[in-house]
Amino acid sequence: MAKGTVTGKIIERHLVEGDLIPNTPIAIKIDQTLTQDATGTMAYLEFEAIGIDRVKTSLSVSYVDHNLLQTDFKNADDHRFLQTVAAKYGIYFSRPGNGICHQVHLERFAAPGKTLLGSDSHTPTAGGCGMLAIGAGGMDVALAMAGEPFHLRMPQIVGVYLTGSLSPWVSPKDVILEILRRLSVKGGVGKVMEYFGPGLSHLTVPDRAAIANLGTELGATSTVFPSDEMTKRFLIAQQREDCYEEFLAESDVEYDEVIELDLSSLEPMAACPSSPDNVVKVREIEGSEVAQVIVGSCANSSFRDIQVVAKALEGKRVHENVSFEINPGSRQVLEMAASHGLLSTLIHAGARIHQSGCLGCIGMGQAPPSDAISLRTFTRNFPGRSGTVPDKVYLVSPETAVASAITGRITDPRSIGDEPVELIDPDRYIINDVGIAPPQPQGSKVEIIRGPNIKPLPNFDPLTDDIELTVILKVGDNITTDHIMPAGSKILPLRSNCPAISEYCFSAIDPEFSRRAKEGAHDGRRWMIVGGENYGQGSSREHAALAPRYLGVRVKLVKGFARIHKANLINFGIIPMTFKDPSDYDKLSQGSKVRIKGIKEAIMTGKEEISLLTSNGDSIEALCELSERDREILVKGGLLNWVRDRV
Ligand code: MIC
Ligand code: SF4
Repeated sequence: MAKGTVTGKIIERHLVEGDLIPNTPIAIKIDQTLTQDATGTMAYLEFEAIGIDRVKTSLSVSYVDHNLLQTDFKNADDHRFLQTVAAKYGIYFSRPGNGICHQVHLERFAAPGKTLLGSDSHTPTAGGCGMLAIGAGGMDVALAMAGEPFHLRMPQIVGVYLTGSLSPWVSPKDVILEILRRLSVKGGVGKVMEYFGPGLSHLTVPDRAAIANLGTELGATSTVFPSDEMTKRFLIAQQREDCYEEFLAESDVEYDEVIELDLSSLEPMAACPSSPDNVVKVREIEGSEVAQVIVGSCANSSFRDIQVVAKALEGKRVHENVSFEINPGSRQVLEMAASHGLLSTLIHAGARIHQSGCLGCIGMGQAPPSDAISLRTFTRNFPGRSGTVPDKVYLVSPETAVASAITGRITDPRSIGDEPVELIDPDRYIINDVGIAPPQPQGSKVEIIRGPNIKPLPNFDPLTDDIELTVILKVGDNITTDHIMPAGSKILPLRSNCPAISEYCFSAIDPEFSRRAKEGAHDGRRWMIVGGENYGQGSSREHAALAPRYLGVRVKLVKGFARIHKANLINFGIIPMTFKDPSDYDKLSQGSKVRIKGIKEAIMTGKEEISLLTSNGDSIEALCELSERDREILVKGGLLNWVRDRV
C-alpha cells in the first residue's frame, strides 16, 4: 500500500533490504544524521569504538542544545569532546546557544526526499520539509555514520487528509493535539503519519514541522509532509533552493488507513497533566490560575511562534503572578525576532528571555513552583519531567500560552477579543552560520579532548544457554524513558558516564532500584523487568537500555513496547519479550523467579514463542518478534560486540 505515497517513494529510493510490506524487516540507506549532546557523547564513544576514520554519510551534524548549564567541569568537558570529535570525523558542530537541533536542522540542513536518522525522538520534525526523518538510539546513529543502513520494520502509512483552514487563534499545535486526543500515545506505533489534502496549502513549513514534531508523541515511526510549493518557498527563504525537489503522493494512492481532519472545525486544545494525549478543549479548563508560562522547545519556538506571542503582547503586559518565559528555538529565530522589533516588545511586556536551547523542556532549570499550574508549548508533560514533583504541566499552543500569560489564568485565546495577529512568512530569513563549525579537512591532526567525566563503554558478555532471572521490578502501562532513566540538571551531566548515571536508573519510581540491582548482581543474579502496554515511550535515550543492562537486567517482558526503546534494548543485549496472553502479567510480581531453558538456542533458531517457567510451577508463553539481525545481536550480547566481530 505504501507505493505512491511520499513516504513509500523515499523508502524505495533508499531501500537496501526487504520490501514495502508492512511490519516486515527492511533496511534503508541514511543520507544525514544528527545527534544532540545528551545522547551524542555516548553515540560518539560508540562511533569511535567501531573504528572508522571519517563519517560516511553525506551530512552529519552534532548539536549542543540539551545541557547548556555549566555548573562544573563535566558539561564543559563534554562540549569540548563533542567539538573535537566532530572536527576530526567530518561532522558539522552546532555550538551551544545556536539552537535546538530540530529547529536548526530544519532551517539549515533538512532536504526533501532524503533520509535523516537522529539520536533524538523528535527527529521527525524535519518531516515538515518533505524528508523521512527518524529518531533512534545513539548506537544506531553511530552505525549510520559508519555507512551502515538503518534497520526497522516497514511501517504502515496512515494518510491524514486535511481540509479547510485554521481559524484565527487556532494553531498548528492544535492540529496535532487533536490527533493525539483521537489516537493516544500509542496510536502511531508501527506507523508513519503522512499528511495530504487541500488543507496543506495553508500550512507553511514551520507549521508542518510543529505537527511533525509531536507525531513522535503518538509513538509513530515518523511523520512526513509532501515537498511542494510551500517547501520550495521555505528553502528559497533559507537560501537553500538547490536542495528542492518536488515529492507528492500519486493521486490514486491508497493509504493503509486514512484519518480526516477539517482544520476549520478545530479550536484551541490543551494536553492536561501528565500525558500528551490527555487532551481537552481549552475552553473546558479555562479560568484556573497559572504561575508559569513558557514558549519554547522543538515543538513551538520558531520565528512564527515568537511572532504570535510578541504581536499579541503589543500594548499589553504579562500578569504579575506569571513567570512568562521565552526560549527561542535557534539563533536565527532570535536574530529575526530582534531585527523585526519583536524582542523589544517581549522585553517591554515583561517576558523573561532565555538563550536558545531545550532548557526547561528537559528539566534543565525552569522548574515550576509547588502545586502550581505551568503552561508550556512543549512536547511532553510526563510526571516530574519539569523538575518539580508532583507537577501540573499543560501542553498548549503559543496562542493559548500568550493569552494565559496576559490574564494569569488558563485562557482560550479567542476569548481575549482581539483581532487576529498578522503573521509574516519571511521571503528571506537572516542567514548567519556563525554558530555552526564545519569539520576539519580529512587527514588534519585533531586531538580529541576527553574530560574525567567521560568513561569508557562497558563490555557486555554474550547470551548463555539457560538463564535464571528474578523479577526486580514490575510496572504498569505507558512507562516512559523519563521513568527509566530520568534527565534534569542532576542527572543529565552524567550521560557520558555509565557507572554514575546507572545510580539513577528507575529512581523516579523506585529509588532503591539501583542499589538492589547492584547488590544482587554481585551474587551473580540476573534481572527481569515486567511491564504493561507501550513500555519505554518517549525519548530515544539509549541510557534507558544501557543502564539497566549494566545493572544486570537481561530480559524485559511487557504487554507492548515503544519502537525506539525496543531497538535500544536489542542494541544493548536485553531480550525484549511480550506476553502471548496479557493476563499472564498477573502471574508475576517483584521477586518472582523465572527460568528460561535453552534461550540462546531459541533466539538463534528464530523461535517466536519462548516458554518461561516460574518457581511456582506456572508456565508463561512469551513472544519474541525479532528480525534475523536482532537475534544475532542478542546472541552476541549487544550491537557493539556484533559490529566488532564483523569488522
Ligand atoms: C526528550 O525530549 O526527552 C529528549 C531529551 O530530547 C530525548 C533525548 C534524550 O533523552 O537525550 C528524546 O526525545 O529523544
Ligand atoms: Fe529538546 Fe525538549 Fe525537543 Fe527533547 S523535546 S529535543 S528536550 S526541546
